[in-house]
Amino acid sequence: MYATRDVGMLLFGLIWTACFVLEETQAWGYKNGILHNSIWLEQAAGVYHRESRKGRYQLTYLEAKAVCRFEGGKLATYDQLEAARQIGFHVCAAGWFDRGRVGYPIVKSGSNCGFGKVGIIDYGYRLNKSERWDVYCYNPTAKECGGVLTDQQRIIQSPRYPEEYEDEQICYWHIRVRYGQQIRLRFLEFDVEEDTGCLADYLEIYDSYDDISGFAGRFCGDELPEDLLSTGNVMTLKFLSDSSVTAGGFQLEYLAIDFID
Ligand SMILES: [Ca+2]
Repeated sequence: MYATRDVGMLLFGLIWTACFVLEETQAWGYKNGILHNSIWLEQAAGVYHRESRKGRYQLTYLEAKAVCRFEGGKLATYDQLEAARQIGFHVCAAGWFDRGRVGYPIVKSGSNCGFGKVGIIDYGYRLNKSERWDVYCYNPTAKECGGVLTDQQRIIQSPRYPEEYEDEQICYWHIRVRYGQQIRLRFLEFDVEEDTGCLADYLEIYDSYDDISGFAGRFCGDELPEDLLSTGNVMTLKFLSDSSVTAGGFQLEYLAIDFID
């Protein structure tokens, strides 16, 4: 609940955010008619991005701090975010970081994210801590869930594997191999809560640098998905579990292969 005196500020924040979103609409993607995360990420240098389970841009400054604390971390500082960016941490979504500042790290310049710039896109210190954004946390000992993977070959597992995964997980793995290579995914084990349309828990795979374009499939249940081959040298995997019913989890292997004509 908001106190009456906060309503003005809230409205201001909403209008400001609405203007911002309209201005930025082209910068992010529409998927299924919804303005969708163009996030890909992960725990480089202990820094990671989180959004609310309710979706993009739902966290006040206080809530953002709580999200980081929940996983044993705290808000990332500007320097930590920049250090992560320098080793490839790229997320197209503005989030709170230390001392009430908002911004996001851009590695790859492009017209569709970060105004064509590379660096920390910095909105500065926000006077209104009720504004709603995502969050950047810092926790060098964070759980194994997601990451930026650049090895030529690697096993990817659901968190806690071979134990069952937990509720309310959000993991992104971004695989990036050498330019001119492709990525072959091979599933070894697969057991994710079965649900019509995979609306409960799922693994999504994108043949792309982010999770807007290149959708290659959403998987749940216990049937082993078929092998997948990327068209380029990047791929993004997203695993999400909801608030009830878990399952055995999954294990898959990726392999970088030289481009086949
Ligand atoms: Ca579930």
